[in-house]
Amino acid sequence: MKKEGLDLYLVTDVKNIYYLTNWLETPSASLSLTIPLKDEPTLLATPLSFQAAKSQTQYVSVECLPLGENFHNRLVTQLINRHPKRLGYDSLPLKTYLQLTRSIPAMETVAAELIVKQRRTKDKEEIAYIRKACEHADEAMDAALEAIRPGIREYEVAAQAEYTMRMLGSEGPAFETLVASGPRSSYPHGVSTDRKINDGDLVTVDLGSIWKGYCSDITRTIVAGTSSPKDQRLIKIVQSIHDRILEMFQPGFLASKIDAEARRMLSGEYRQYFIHGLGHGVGLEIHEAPSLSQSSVDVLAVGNVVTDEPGIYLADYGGVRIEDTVLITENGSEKLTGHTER
Ligand SMILES: [Mn+2]
Repeated sequence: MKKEGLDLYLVTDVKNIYYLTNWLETPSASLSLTIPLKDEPTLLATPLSFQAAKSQTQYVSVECLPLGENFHNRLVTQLINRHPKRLGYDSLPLKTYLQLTRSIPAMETVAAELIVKQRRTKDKEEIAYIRKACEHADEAMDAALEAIRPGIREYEVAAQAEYTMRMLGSEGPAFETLVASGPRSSYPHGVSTDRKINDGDLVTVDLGSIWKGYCSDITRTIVAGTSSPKDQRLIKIVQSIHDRILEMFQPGFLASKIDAEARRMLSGEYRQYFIHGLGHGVGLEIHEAPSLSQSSVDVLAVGNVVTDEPGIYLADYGGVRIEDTVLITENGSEKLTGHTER
């Protein structure tokens, strides 16, 4: 805050609030943490979450917004009492932003991603949480792959995966479990539909679990029933890029160079069908910094957790993606998913 010249920092992102206070709330429009440069931070919560916040937070005083009182008015009063000259914030709903700047016109406001920056480097405790989420994901993936056979529907495969992770203690899926079969596997993002899987279909399963708020991310593509030489080749190509890139992961490496290397390896016919970045950071959010893409300026560092996920997507035909969650270590990297494969 000092470096950015801020005398007050306003946090409204629930993940950032959890990171700072150890209290995780479901997204709420009426939740804020104000951190003065000197003095104690204040968490403002609704009666719905006040008790939980009070018992679970550390390092902050918790104030309750009484029923019927307007959140924005209270926040404005809180800020005026602190009379900040320069207010930093992580992310604000437009409505909140307008209300604050109109009510306190003399106050300078600055978007400052102080916490997101800190969140890039995971400490021991965070790594342990991600490891656990990766264990859930591995077991869930095994269950999904075992369930895949001609005749089963995509959502049934997704249900098996999610049931498995929940029974292991997962707090839930890190994102909507993707089971995309046949031509649908050419959609890198999507959902699981009621489509019946056919013999010879490429099937992509992309899933993740949450543990203590932290996410995991894994993708596998297999063929249901009989596989064609073309599909076997596609899977082989993507697997070899995935494996080669994993070897490149080490602290000090420019993320954009790793993405470029993956694209270089896909030279020729398939390069144009690799339609997303090679990977992304994983933590409290399923997608966070650092980013492994062509335009990224990020450099890998010890304690980063990132994905390695090359893919090929052929419209109206099918797609292949293979993904693991990986920890950047002093000696290179450690794969956190993919440990239960036979
Ligand atoms: Mn991913």
